[in-house]
Amino acid sequence: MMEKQTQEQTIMTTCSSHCGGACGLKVYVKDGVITRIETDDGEEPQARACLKGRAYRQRVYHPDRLLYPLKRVGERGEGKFQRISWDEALDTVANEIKRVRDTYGPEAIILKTSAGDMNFVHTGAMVVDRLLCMAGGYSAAWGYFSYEGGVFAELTTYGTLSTQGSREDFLNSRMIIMWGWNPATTIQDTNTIWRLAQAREAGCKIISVDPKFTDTTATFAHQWIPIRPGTDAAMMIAMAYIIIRDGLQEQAFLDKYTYGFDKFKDYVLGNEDRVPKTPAWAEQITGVPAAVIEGLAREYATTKPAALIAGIGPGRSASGEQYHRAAITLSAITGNIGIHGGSAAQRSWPAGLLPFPSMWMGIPEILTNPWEEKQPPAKDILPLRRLFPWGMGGFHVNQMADAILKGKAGGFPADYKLLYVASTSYPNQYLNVNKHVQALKSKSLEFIVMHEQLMTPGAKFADILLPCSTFLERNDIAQWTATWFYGYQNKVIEPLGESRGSFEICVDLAKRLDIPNYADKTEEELIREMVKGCPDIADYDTFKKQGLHKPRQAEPHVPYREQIEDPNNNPFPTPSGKIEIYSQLIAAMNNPEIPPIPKYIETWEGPNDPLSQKYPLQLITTHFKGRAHSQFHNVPWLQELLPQTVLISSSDARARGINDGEPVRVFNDRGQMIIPTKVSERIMPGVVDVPQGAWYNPDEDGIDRGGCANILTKDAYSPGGANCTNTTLVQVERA
Ligand SMILES: Nc1nc2c(c(=O)[nH]1)N[C@H]1C(S)=C(S)[C@@H](COP(=O)(O)OP(=O)(O)OC[C@H]3O[C@@H](n4cnc5c(=O)[nH]c(N)nc54)[C@H](O)[C@@H]3O)O[C@H]1N2
Ligand SMILES: Nc1nc2c(c(=O)[nH]1)N[C@H]1C(S)=C(S)[C@@H](COP(=O)(O)OP(=O)(O)OC[C@H]3O[C@@H](n4cnc5c(=O)[nH]c(N)nc54)[C@H](O)[C@@H]3O)O[C@H]1N2
Ligand code: SF4
Ligand SMILES: [Mo]
Repeated sequence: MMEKQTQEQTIMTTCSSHCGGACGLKVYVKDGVITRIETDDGEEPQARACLKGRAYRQRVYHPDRLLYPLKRVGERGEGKFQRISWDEALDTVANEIKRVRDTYGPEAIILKTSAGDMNFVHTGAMVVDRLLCMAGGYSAAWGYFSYEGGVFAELTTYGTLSTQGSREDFLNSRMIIMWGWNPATTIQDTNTIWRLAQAREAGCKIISVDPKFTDTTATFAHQWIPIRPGTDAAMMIAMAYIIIRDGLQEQAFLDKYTYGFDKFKDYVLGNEDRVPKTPAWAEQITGVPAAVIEGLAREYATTKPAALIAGIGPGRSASGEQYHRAAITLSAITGNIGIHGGSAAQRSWPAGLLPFPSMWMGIPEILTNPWEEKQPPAKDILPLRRLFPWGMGGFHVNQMADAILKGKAGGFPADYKLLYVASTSYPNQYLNVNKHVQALKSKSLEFIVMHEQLMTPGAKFADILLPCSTFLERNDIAQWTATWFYGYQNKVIEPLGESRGSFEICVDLAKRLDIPNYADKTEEELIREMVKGCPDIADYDTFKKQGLHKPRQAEPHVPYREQIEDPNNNPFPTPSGKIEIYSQLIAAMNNPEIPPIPKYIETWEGPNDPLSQKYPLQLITTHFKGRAHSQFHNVPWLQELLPQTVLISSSDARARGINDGEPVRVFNDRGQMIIPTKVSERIMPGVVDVPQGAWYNPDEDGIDRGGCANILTKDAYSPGGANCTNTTLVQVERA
């Protein structure tokens, strides 16, 4: 006789997968197994999930899931492991932490985390940071992956990081310029494109400036302006030229709220260096016809209010901070800051919705890293950067491989012996992967521990692998920067195998490291405490059951509205109290590579670099619809739908005898890969795109077959600290 089946149940939870979203998932479960996943179809506005969230079932049950703690038995990178018990794994990790700390000092420990798990309780970045801070400290890298050029621009120009408005405010814009911004793919907070659709229906003019004809451009834009990567500041400055020449600037706004416009004007008009920054000047640099630049400048200056949405892709470049500073300056010149329908042209924290109070609220210790506290800030780092969490330390994230390989002999503050990796896909996501692989193989690194869910390319290098659960296997809460709702992450199934959340792992490690006060609350108690600190949520149990709490929306949040409406009582926290087009903080840094006014600066590996003789194509490495960085890479449904290819223009393909779909070799001096092409008019000639995040998969000759963009990128950073993921020269040829 057949066994009686239990009924299929649905549980609401929230996906948060390092993609810029947080979306409702309706998960169907039968006999403890997920059978299918749908999304929020409740009251409007709905927090609807993308294709990745709906495909999560294949990620949870993937054969590469790590189910047990593992100890390496082969060479690093070989992927040979032996199953061990949690006790043995945790004893080994704790003993290694103690040994390295007591022998070499806490500075010999590098902790590298990121935002792979965007929750509040189990977030590796927070829980392991807390553990190692309490164990004596560690060395951290500085340099925010996504957006350090933007952080630099915000801190020097506005003095704060509160720059992001609510997406609902798009409905108040008459014009939106999407500058290197593709939310149909990158989400940029759940429902961003829904608001964009509404704005367009309401008659808003939408323009895209991007080397690629993106899905967002195809769907929403009235005009596409392709531009050479890394040259955006030149186009923006030429737009300022037209606005100033024609007297279209908002002079009253500039006089009242900004500092140093005249110095910028001198540069723009050529009084400073005898080079007027005309559209013809910019055309040579950007490839955008002068008439198009002039037309856009005039339209932007005369259509009010207008939102310049400066994406962060163009800022991940060798002179990224100039792009961000130029974007803020254009917004100021047109008087679009601090008003409905305008934009502060940046993307850091929103105000608006009250965030959940931090996890450790109510626990006496403040998170300080005893080692980092003692260190002088790294060379050239902006003193104000302490406002930004994590890492003021001895090396930039893009120097991490060099730091490990060279240590003190290479001028770094320490010799690094232990690498602790959590919630980041190291080295796949790190620029110049081949150098990071050398670092991982180096004998000077005596111990590597990783928290991971899957046998990723990096996991194969760990000495001890700690298997982690997914958010569907534990309770937590979720929220993203401009998310307009609160998400409860309900545990939907029991953890697979012996996998655990990072919080539980750290609680157990803390005991072994003799840290009695690591946590005095359970997972459930912590969540309750955080929810209690959030007056928007009246009832915990209803919140948990519904999975989503959607507070009634107030008026859309406009960054810097107080500063503009009542400047006397709300000065900007800059030296002048104003928006600093001429930044006194930058002037004080006295670094010739970072001028105090925004300028176009030609960089290495641009179209005029002599290296372009050998490697004539500019590579961009965009964020991919089928992945959140490296996550979801191995999900079969998504691989079938969205294969990894190099996108190349029809004319560049023709010149090389390459047909659509054929495998090609993409290479430079740092590495090479063989992947299929996508030949299309959707990218401008001279530029190719290898979307970032595909898994590094070297063959026996060291040629990557996985399409990992970071085989090609350079482990350098801009003078303001930006990751240069979009500044790389390559060649493409038939494989
Ligand atoms: N699906 C998906 N969504 C994601 C992510 C993901 O991996 N997958 N990652 C999330 C994270 S952490 C981040 S930081 C954000 C990143 O979000 P973004 O940085 O905005 O994403 P990108 O795709 O790198 O770049 C956006 C656009 O900039 C264009 N671009 C690149 N270089 C230049 C340039 O020099 N000039 C101009 N004008 N345009 C340029 C690209 O063609 C692309 O269309 O996305 C988040 N959302
Ligand atoms: N070439 C190039 N490189 C880039 C970029 C680019 O545009 N171009 N973008 C950069 C940017 S903006 C970013 S933010 C970074 C992102 O870089 P990462 O944050 O390193 O990328 P993810 O792929 O999100 O890696 C997260 C890892 O955490 C694991 N993970 C997921 N959930 C959990 C969990 O609950 N617990 C634990 N323990 N682990 C979990 C995943 O399996 C995955 O291996 O990449 C950067 N690298
Ligand atoms: S992957 Fe991101 S956008 Fe997609 S459902 Fe999850 S949180 Fe939402
Ligand atoms: Mo990012």
